[in-house]
Amino acid sequence: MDNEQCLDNHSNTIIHIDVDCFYAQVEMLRNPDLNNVPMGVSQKRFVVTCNYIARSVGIKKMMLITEAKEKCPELVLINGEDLHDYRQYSYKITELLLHSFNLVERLGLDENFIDATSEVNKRLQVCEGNLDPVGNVFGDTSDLCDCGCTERLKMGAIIAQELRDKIKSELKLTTCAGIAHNKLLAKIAGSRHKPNQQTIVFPNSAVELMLSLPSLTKIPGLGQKLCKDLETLGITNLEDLQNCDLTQLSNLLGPEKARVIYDLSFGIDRSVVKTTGKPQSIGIEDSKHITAETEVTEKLHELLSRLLLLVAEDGRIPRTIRLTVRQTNKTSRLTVRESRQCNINPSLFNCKDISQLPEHNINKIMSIIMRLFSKLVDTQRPYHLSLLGLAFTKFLEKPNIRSTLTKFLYNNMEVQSITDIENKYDTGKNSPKDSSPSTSYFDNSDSDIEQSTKKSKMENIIARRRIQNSEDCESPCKLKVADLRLNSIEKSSDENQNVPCPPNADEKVFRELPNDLQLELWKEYKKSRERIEGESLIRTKKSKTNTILNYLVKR
Ligand code: TTP
Ligand code: MG
Repeated sequence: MDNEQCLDNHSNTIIHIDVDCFYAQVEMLRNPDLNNVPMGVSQKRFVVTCNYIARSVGIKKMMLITEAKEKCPELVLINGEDLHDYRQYSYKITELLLHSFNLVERLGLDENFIDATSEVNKRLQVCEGNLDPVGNVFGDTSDLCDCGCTERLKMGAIIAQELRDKIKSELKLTTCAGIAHNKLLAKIAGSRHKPNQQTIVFPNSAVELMLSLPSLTKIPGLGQKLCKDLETLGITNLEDLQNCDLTQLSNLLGPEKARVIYDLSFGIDRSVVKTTGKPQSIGIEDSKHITAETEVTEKLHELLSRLLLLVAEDGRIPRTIRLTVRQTNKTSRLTVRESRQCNINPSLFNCKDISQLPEHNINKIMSIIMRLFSKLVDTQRPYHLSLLGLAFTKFLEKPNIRSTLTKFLYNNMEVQSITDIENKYDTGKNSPKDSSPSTSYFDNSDSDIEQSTKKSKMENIIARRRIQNSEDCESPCKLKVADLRLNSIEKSSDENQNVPCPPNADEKVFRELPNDLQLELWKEYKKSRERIEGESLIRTKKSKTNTILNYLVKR
């Protein structure tokens, strides 16, 4: 069945994987001495998580440090405010899962849903005999459904075990898994037996599993606020929700939301596993109290440096920068959180390692940030900030011009279209104020704020080709081409003329390309010819598909 139609007819097999005491495990990997002592990870005044030794003496997630220390004076606390290593592990886990499955959805840092439906069906086609359930089974198994879901979920459990073993052997992390025919049940099932275990829930036990939840807030997706709203209808527990008047619920929440929540109470969840992909924004915030401009620049500079590290790890090039401030009005005591963003010239990140940007580029980015700041905060009057945040959004994939340009042109990568960027473009109506704050970062040049969204010649060529050939569904989107231009090599005046067209390339298209790209193609052609001549080897199939030259070769 299609992933889009995740109906509650038990066709799908979903696996939910959650890392055991995630931050604590990462800390224990860093320092194995912590393996055999009660330890917790702290952030501000809280123990955000702790290992299972600490849990055995009553320490709980999100316990106040004071309370935890009272309960267990020998508790070792590690500061976990720097999320860097946790993030690294988090992405490694998702990446590992993506090696085996296309449909992997991240939830927070340590949870992933996997839609294993097609793999399960494939394996079952060649599987003979009954399968034994691997791991725990929730509920009664005497009256199982005969639609085929029993065998599918058992196969799902075999796959879950394989994935958990792989995470353990490659990343040294233990995990829990839940296996069910939908995401809701898989997530709840996984939490039944912890740590380092897995649990299947068959559809006949769905309602029992839901009723085993201690409160409404434990239903994934129902926050405190929604539960408070439900209380106004007298719905305070799961049975209340199952027996509620759907019309009243619809009046309160709207018909769609009401139906979703009502169904959840019976273990019915039609949501599908969506591949998360890379994050749409990478941001960082600090909730320090600030009242002076020097502190603002200092803090933003610090945030920018930390943010560049994260962006460097991500590997993409940001297109937009967003500044967030939270300020309190002294008189009204009202706290307002506001953001402003603008496009940023990607060439500012033209550096092998974004975390090592030259000072000059950093200063340019800072000047853009300070300009955004002056739009958000009236710097001529006293102000009181309680939070500053920076984020990069709308990323471009960083092309490796030698080997992945074709891929870059063809792949349907997750990049924002220029149209989207235009809509949020932030230099039109809201031009910067004339009065510049007294900061060295502040200059009035707009050169690094990207102005032009006009179609490039190349974009037009591609667009034309696209229209001409309706089958050309692989044509690159505008932005990919624009990026291609930005990242292609600088041209010299000599190189502008008469770049030979490689044989077999479509000369008409070749001639319409920018010179720098023509030159790159020619160089690549020459290189590959030299290689063939020198080594008298025939090009491998792989290198053939990877060359940019092939993009232009007539088909
Ligand atoms: P969880 O998966 O909820 O907790 P956990 O992995 O530590 O423990 P468990 O074995 O029960 O799965 O959260 C993942 C990480 O997120 C956790 O290690 C610490 C962090 N975290 C917070 O920062 N704030 C929170 O409120 C919670 C619950 C967790
Ligand atoms: Mg966890």
